[in-house]
Order: sequence, then C-alpha cells, then structure tokens
Amino acid sequence: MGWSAVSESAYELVLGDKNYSSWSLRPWLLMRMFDIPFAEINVDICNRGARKRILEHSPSGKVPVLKVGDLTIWDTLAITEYLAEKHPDRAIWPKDGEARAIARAVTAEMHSGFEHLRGEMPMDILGSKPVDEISVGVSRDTGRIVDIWRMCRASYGGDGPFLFGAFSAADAMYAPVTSRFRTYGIALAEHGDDGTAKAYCETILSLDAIAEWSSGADEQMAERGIAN
Ligand SMILES: N[C@@H](CCC(=O)N[C@@H](CS)C(=O)NCC(=O)O)C(=O)O
Repeated sequence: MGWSAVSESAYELVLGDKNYSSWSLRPWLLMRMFDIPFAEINVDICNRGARKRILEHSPSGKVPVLKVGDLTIWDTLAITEYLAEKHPDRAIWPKDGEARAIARAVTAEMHSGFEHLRGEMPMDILGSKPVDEISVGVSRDTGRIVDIWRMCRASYGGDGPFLFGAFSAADAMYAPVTSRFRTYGIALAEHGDDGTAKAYCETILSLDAIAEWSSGADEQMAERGIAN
C-alpha cells in the first residue's frame, strides 16, 4: 500500500468557489507555484445543496481535498505535508532546518488561529469593501501577522521576495490574508507595518498564479449569476 507508484498527473484537487474559498486557494497556489500538475474539481459551496455536493468528495464536509488515485486527503495542512513528502526536490518547506521549523510554526499559527480576521473579513478576492473601523480582534490579528511577516522577511527572506526567500508553503498559507487586507482596505501602517507587509502583499497579489485564480473566480461568478 505504498504511494510512490501514483503518478503526479493523477492528482485531482477539489476546490470551493474561487472568490470565497480561502482554504481552496492555498493548495491550489502551492501546486501551481511548484509546477505540480493536477486536475481541478470545482464544487459550488455557496448555493443550496452545497453540503451534499461537498460530501461527495470530502469525508469532513470541507474543501479542499486532494485525490490521488484511491487516496483522499482532506485538510490543507495534511495536503501540504503530503505534497512536501512526495516532492522532496521542490522545497515546499525551506531546506534550512531552522527556517523550516519557523515556516511550520507560522503556517500552523495561520491554520489554527486568526479567527477574528477569518470570521469577520472572509476572503472576497474580487471584492473591494474598504471598512472605516475594525474590531479589536481583527486589529490584534493584523498586528500579529504584520509582526510575523516582518520577522520572516528580516530573518529568513534573504534575496528572495517571499517569507523565506523562495516561495514556500508558508506563503501559500498567508496568500488569502494578503487578499483580505486589500479587499477590506486595512491600513497596515496603523498596525506596526514598516512597509514590509505592504510590499509582501504586493508580491503575492501580483503573482501570475493569483491573476489566474482571480480570473477563474470571475468566470465562476458569471456562470453562477453572482454580481461582484
Ligand atoms: N481545516 C480545513 C478548513 C477547510 C474549510 O473550512 N473549508 C471551507 C471552505 S473555505 C468549507 O469547506 N466550508 C464548507 C462548510 O463548512 O460547509 C482546512 O485546512 O482545509
């Protein structure tokens, strides 16, 4: 029951609506940035009957899901670790041991935290909804993220533009946050940003892969008759 016999062209990634599904964006971006081929299965998770549609692919009732032959892997972190093990040549995690430990820590912190930002400012990658005021919780989450990005860039960024220099799983994990900051017009300078967080947002949001995802979101919204 090994996995090495499974060809990477057999990957199928089950995704939710591209405009809204921040968890779906993460493994999609990771696989695009690391040039890992996959087929997409797009599931409408916003409209009536969503739960039934998701459960056809996902035992947890949530997306994303990576299918590899008969194997079904749910949860973004599990998918990330699977891909990192399967493709050790691609440095999905930083090669340096200390950088890798910190990349895992900040990735885990995103996966299990920032509930105010996640709950109060859901991803809406095509949307522009600047807010006048933000809650104490969102403010605290934003300040912490600004600190994380500054620390990663200063200590591990080296010559590259990403958190750990070259693109890694940590960048995939924080990509939806850069989109939220743009959508809701969060003034990063008011949360301790010295310019690092603003520049990092620009780096992520100007990736060709993000443009590709956003245009997919636009097409889906049109197909589903949702105005943005
Ligand atoms: N811990 C999961 C979270 C996945 C998640 O919450 N996905 C949302 C879409 S962004 C979902 O499937 N929502 C549908 C529902 O809860 O019914 C992961 O890391 O993948």
